[in-house]
Amino acid sequence: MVTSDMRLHLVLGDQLSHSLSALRDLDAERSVILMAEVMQEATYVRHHKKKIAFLFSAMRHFAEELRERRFNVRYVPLDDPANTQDLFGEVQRALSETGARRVVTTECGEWRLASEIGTWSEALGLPVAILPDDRFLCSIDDFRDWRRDRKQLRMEYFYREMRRRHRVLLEEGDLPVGGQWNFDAENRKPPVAGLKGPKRLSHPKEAITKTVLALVEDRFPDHIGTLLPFHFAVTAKQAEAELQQFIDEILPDFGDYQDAMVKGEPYLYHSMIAAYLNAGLLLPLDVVRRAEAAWYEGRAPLNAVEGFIRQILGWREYVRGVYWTEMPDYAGRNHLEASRSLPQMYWTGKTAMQCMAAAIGDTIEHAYSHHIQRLMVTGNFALLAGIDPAEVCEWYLAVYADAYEWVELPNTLGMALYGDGGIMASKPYAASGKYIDRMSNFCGGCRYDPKITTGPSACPFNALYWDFIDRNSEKLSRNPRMANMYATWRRMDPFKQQAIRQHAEGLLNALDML
Ligand code: DLZ
Ligand code: SF4
Repeated sequence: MVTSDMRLHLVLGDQLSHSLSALRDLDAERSVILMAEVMQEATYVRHHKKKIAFLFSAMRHFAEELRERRFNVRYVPLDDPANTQDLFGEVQRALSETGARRVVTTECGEWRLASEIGTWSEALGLPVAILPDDRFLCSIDDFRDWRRDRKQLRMEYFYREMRRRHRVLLEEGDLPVGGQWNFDAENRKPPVAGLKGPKRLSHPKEAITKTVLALVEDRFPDHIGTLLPFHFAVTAKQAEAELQQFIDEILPDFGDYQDAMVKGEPYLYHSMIAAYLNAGLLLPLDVVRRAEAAWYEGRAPLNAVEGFIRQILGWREYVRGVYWTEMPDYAGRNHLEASRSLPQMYWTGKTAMQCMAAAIGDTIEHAYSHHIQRLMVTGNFALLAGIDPAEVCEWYLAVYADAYEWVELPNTLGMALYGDGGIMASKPYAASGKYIDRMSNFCGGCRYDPKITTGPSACPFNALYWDFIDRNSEKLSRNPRMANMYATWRRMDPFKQQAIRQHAEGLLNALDML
């Protein structure tokens, strides 16, 4: 029955949680839930094929679950001939076909779309209620309050406050269990020979996923990435099974080998739940409580549990707070004035540098590479080579199944590229080949040598590292955390300095040949 108090509940592709604020006040008679697959969202950057398939399949499964709960769901597939291919068009069409007179939605994750949705009420001449996304553990207003009088933001202090606010790993008197807040110093072990992560779950592909895989192959043939094999969880239940496997079998080793990199081991002991958390299939507080319980029950050591919880309760919330309190101009920042184009190897994985080939190869194959490869290999290379942050950010946003701008932008522009001049990181995460050699087994099989700085077999990271230091001295040399690097550079023999500059220039002029 079409009545004038019908309302439309819009659920976006990364809002797949039954507890979503826009789904709280549902009325079986008067609510229509709208979900739409649209080219606008699938192509604002050219997302990895696996990312699109994961999201479309998860959206379709979520719609099925809502129908099983007897709600009225209007689901518009990408290949529906009437699909206008943008969200506003689909909201307009749904309003006119259902007779709904108001729209309810949950605040969206990206500035781009949030600012568009902000104009809808006026454009439609109808109320559009935008409810807070309380799946996050710190609201934007609370983050704004937290940062108000701080000259320097530090995640560590935010994280401690979140531990207290949500009473996580706390003893009496609000003190941290184990006597310290942060066990990061214990989480930096290099890989031992033969280090291998456990076999991960793969989920049976039923009709919905098979249809979506065919659709994505057909409609997005020129997007990056291999589509098959496809292992992603596409329901909350499947995501839950992966979380359970992580807590039971993997978390105990997560701490020690958090920063290790191993050829042929894209996952090692990482949780791989970011894509599920960011799409709403898992909820952060639930994940935190499950990890916390593993420590209390003696199933995982504190350095692992604390390190994992810090990522979710601390870092993830902090990054979102920085994004929403710094946008919109944050996206355009370029503190180091980096302007080179992104080398082709980022799209093809074709390079003799084994560390880059592995990180990019994992990315192309899985729409995933783990944190330290993103930061210290592909991110570090882009930082040292002075690649334009906007191009690097677009790449990260497109290629990772877990990437939405709220999480990708501060991590890439701020943390990896120092493009925000020190909000996300107190110094650039610049490192030479020595770091990669220590933390990985890539260099043994590489045509370059991490111990050599100039000449044809020198590891490109080495000369680029010193050249980066030299090139950016005006902006970085007064940073006390960079003092050692600058002292070493200044002490270096001027002939050696000159040879490094020359070698770096050759590399920078031929990035596509490496
Ligand atoms: C990422 C994505 C993709 C690929 N496709 C859709 C879609 O077709 N429909 C939709 O509602 N959402 C999609 N999304 C997720 C949105 O881009 C995401 O909700 C916004 O970027 C806000 O975070
Ligand atoms: Fe990477 Fe350099 Fe090691 Fe090669 S030698 S794998 S380029 S760090």
